[in-house]
Amino acid sequence: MSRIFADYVEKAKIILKNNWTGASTKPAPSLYPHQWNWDSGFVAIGKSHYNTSQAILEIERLFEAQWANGMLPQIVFDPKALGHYFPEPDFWEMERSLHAPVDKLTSGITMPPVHAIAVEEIYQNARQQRRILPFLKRIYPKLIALHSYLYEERDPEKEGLVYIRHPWESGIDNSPTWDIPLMRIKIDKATLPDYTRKDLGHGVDSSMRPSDEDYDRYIYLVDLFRRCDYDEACIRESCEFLIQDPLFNSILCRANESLARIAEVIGESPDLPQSWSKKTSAAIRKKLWHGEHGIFDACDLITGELIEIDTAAGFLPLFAGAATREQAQIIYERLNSASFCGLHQGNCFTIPNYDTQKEDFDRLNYWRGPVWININWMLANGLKRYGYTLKADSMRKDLLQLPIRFGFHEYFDSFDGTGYGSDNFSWTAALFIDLVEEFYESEEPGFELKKLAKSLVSRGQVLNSGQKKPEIQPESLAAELMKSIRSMKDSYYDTQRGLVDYERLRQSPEFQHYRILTNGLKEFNPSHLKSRKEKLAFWINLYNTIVVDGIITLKIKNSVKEAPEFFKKIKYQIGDTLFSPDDIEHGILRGNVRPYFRLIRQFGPGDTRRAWILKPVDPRIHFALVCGSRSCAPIDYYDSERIDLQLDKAAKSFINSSEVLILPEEGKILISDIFRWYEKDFGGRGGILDFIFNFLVDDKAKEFIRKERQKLKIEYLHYDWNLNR
Ligand code: 9WN
Repeated sequence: MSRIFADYVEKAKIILKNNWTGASTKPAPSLYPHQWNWDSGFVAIGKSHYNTSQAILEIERLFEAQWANGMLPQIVFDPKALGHYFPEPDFWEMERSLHAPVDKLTSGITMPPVHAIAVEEIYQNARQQRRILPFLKRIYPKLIALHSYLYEERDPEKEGLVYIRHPWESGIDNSPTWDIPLMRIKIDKATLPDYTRKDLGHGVDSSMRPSDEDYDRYIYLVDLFRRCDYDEACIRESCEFLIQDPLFNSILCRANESLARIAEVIGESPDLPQSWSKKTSAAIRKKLWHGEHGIFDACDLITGELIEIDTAAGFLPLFAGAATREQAQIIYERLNSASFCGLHQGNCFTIPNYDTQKEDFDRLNYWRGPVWININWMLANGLKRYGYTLKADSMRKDLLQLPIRFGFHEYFDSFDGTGYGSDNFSWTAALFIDLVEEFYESEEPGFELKKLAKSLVSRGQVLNSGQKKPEIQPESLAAELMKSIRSMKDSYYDTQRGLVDYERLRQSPEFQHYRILTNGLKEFNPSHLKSRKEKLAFWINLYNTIVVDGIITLKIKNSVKEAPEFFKKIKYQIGDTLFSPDDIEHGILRGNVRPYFRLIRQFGPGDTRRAWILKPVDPRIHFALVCGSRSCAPIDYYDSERIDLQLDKAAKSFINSSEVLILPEEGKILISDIFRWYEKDFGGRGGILDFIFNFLVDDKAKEFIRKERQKLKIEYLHYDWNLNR
């Protein structure tokens, strides 16, 4: 774990320690004094990184209260903490149910089933996975019982979609999606049981909580369930709130995937969870897709219609991999628009729970506007799953900076970041720990692969040593090469997502043609390049494609680190001399400076390559040179005609990504190692601050840099070398 986040991770751990009751974690110190269903799943994910036994206990304690029919209750009450929340066991009267446990106090509804996902994380993150097997074997049948309950009792038509029967079951209690079905319920105050809310107070403004009208209906539904003695058939017949929710079903679908993998680990058949996952995923994309709105919506089983209210829950099928690629692309347009805070919009934190452009968007109110860490954690994972890494990264940036800057709150203002709801909130702390871990997680390549790569490049490898020459004049080679790079970009680079499809590219005619052209570089003289712009575009594009060529040739799987000294050892012969990516970068594009890790300049005295040095240095090149890693620039093709605009775009993209975290409240900024390595190119500390200032889109962040430039502390974020596959 990086030391740069160490203090904040420590804070997060203290929150979890203080909310730990001895066998489980309460979601918040006073507002939620018992154990909550999906909160415990998120807490276990965070704890899996540093306290496996507590993560296991968290899950096991919850499942000890599982009902005999498989239902996992929304709340397991702590008998010692009764009297501070409503409704508590005296109101739920769960003893009326045939299925409720006799030795536990619980509510009579459930919540989104994140638990299999948490269990898989516990296993994955454990230092000694073997020691987790007994837990996996104990918990597996309970997870199966939970999912079976959902498919048997909540999916009467066997569609593969389960319904929720109370807004609290959704976890997003007062989402605008529930307004129409809830308000359809006519409340007769004379027959509604007496009750007093206890959620107001606790330092939380009542305007941020659900309304009294909502609460009347929440209570009406609880009363209905107890009058049915919690019999599911009776509830189904009389309940006016039966909804197939995309969030609940996506989590179930994703949890089935985890369950199938857990089954394999413990030698059980994965068939059942796999078939559930397939069925639910197909049903989500068919039944819950709102083609016109370009998002998934909930289906109201009373009317049989989709509820045409679009919230962040409608993006969750990405988390489950349930959306088709086309649906994902359409969703992405919506998710990445001003409605939900677009990439580099600058005046918002992504992703608010509700469409900011709607009249009833409410930036302060609970699930009707603010940013929630758990939803965004799932969405960032979903976006990554579909390859939208830039957006996933910008979400990660917000998920890291919101708790650091505004405290570990329950939810946050999507415009100014203010933390609302309870402070010291458990899942915010837990998922923060997970995000920091993910930020720095680096894949260690296998030993064999390392050895192979090492032998390939130990003496350096010239990639354009082929004999087949292109049939063109040397002076036209540069233009042809650029054309060829461009055609590879059009078909195999996803510039929106910053990815290269290496497998398809390797076998493509475009790549074969490019390799033949590179053979022609041996007769090429860089003096054919005329203007500075032409030179800049040529060398940047060549750098970017020699890296891609090297990754393909050396069969690199996960990280360029698999090939020691990759950037030094792969080479193209140009004229009579050899050029590695390092030569192009430090020698040509950086004006032949001394790389920060070396004592001498890239090209020594008398080196003929000095003739091609480009001066002055344009520091924007650092955001255009793709090094096959997450922290580097998204790959693109640079066109000499438009190169100025393109370099601006690349710099803007980087400066507003998670590589630059501005923390005014802490009086510091956390920035990529790139700035440390190339400090000189930016003109020292002052130059770095000017550069960042010029490309930042967030006015408040700019103001902070302008005002505090003398005093502010700069810390550097580690570099990520994983491949942009
Ligand atoms: C009702 C505990 C829970 C979360 C929910 C969140 C809120 C409860 C409440 O707090 O709901 O379950 O009283 O408002 O909406 O997601 O699990 O943190």
